[in-house]
Amino acid sequence: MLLYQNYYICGTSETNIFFSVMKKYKRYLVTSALPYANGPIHIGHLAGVYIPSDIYTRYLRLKGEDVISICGSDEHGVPITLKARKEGISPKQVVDRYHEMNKKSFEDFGIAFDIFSRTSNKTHYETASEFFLKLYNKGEFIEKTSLQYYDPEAGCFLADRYITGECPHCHYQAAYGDQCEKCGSSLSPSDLLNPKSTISGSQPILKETFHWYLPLDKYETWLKKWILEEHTEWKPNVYGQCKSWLDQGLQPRAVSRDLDWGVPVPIEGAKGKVLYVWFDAPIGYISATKELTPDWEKYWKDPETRLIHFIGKDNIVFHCIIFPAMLKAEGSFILPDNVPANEFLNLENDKISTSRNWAVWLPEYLEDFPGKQDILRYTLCANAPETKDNDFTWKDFQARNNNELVAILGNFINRTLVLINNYYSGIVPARGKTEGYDNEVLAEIKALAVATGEAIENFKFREGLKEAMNLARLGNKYLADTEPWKLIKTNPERVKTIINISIQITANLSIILEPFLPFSMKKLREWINLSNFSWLDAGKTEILKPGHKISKGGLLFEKIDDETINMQIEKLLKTRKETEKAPLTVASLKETISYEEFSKMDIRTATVLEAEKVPKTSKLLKLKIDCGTDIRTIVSGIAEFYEPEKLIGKQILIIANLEPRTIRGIESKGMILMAEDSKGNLVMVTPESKTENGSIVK
Ligand code: B3M
Ligand code: ZN
Repeated sequence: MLLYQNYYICGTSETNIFFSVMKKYKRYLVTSALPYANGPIHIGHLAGVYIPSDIYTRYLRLKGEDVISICGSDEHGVPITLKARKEGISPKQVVDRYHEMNKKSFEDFGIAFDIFSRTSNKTHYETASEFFLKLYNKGEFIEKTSLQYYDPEAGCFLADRYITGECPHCHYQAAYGDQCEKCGSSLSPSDLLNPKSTISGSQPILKETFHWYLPLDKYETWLKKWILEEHTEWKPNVYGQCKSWLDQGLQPRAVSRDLDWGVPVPIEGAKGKVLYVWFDAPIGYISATKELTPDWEKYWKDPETRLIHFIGKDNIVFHCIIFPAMLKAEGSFILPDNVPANEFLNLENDKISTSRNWAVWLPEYLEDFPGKQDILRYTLCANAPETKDNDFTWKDFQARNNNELVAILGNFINRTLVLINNYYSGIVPARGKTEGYDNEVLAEIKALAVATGEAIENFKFREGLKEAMNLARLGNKYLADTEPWKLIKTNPERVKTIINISIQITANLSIILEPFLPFSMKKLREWINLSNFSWLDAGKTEILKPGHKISKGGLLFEKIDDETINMQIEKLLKTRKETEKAPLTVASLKETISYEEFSKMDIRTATVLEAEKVPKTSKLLKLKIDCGTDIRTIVSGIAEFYEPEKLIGKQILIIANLEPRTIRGIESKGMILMAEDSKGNLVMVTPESKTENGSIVK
């Protein structure tokens, strides 16, 4: 590594032709998304945010860098108030419960935050209020009055997500105030037909209210330059999402809400108004740093600090656009240098969902696999959703453990420890003259250690883990190729060299795998009696000097049998059955209409002539229909339920006189009649026996 003015130029051997130029920073400030304190932590959280941030932080600490890792509970926001309402307890009781539970989960899994704070702390209220006031006094906000939905029964304004109603486009009955999940249209609550409050079920009314807005549009030009030109190194998924937001143009965003749970807006005349949760939560990183150290300003205000935000993909806009705009408006803070967001992790081919209890919760995992945190850490890193959504399956978990941790890593370490104990009573022998093959292996130790570090440095944690595991693979191959057990009688000098090299590989593993598998590597270092170590030792081939005493050791990992895995799979299947059995909530009856109103609808039989998917959509089919009077095109949101080929020739019912609509550039004339169950599954309504196309349904 060459120090070139203020930059490190990293690169290893001649084979590594890609040099990454990184600015040299004095210190690091690592933040991890503050989890909402309204539920336990699951594997999706770990894989998306906390394992990567922990690997990165541990690596930097091992290198001796000045680094602090910040996290805490996000304790505001509507979901928390709703949960409290549902359980008949106060929001404070909800957050107290989950804050403690989640703090413990992180500790249990070795996620080594320097502080796990919470946004209900006094310091946070003060910090968030000061931040708001500074922007307010600088005239950075605009104040606007608007009409918002209000629930007269519950006596509160309604967040978009808490209003449901009929989608004006596809007429799905349970669309949300911000989006229709059936046809995918973005909505605003006033678009909904028959809006209903999900809190009380009553019909909300529009009421005037005023809020403070951060004019993001003012920062658009600056953000475009800062991200699109100056941070082209950000991960493609992050950069792409930012670009798409910036291309659409930014609008002022309200930073306050009408709620009684949150940080009160700290100015006169703001009774009943609190800071929007996404305004106060990122400030939580600053408050937590303040609680951690009186030196907090050094971390937040000195440009020689490298600020990195670890988050999941649904938080990208808040961390890349809104929070930076807030920091810029405030004026005295540094900006994130990188935001390595991950995509989502699914579980057994299905989206992880708290409400459907489709998750592996950390407290439950530890009950079933006590002391086996590293297997989960390993699996979640090896299969991390770094560039695309990924799937966690119990079979893969078992295979990773049995075929990789046990068969490769554990096996190599065990063989080395057994050999050194058997031949040399646990004393590291001196290396004799090395041969060509030995020298290749020694060079490879260095190369793999460097490659692991570089991958971590570039947020490629999967790759880093793979490189580190390649060192264990190398160790196994070296032992298998040199066969010291055959040479011990005939060439004992040669065996000393082989065992010395094997133990250097072991020592290197205990360092370069430390960020990934902290529990097992701690155990291993105890066995090999390595107490003083740093990342700077990684790649060295004399970490354990001749004469160094190591202990007997044992097995680092053990096989997981099919029965254990099947139990986990069955547990999930049971969950699925239970949620499916949940009482059906059949949609309530609509208001009465007259026969005259009914007869305005022209419902007819028709036959599907052609059917195809609408490109770049997952839900839409384009159908050519013979409806007796004419042949026409209808676009229908049924692609999830019907394959186009299976529809051809099918006789169906349509509303023939519905006003035509253009969907994805295709004119759709009419609508296909479907029956929808309480879970949103659709089936076609068809005539009981074949009849003439165009027959009137009455
Ligand atoms: N509370 C996490 C989430 O969206 C959200 C992160 C806040 S980070 C400042 O699940
Ligand atoms: Zn819709």
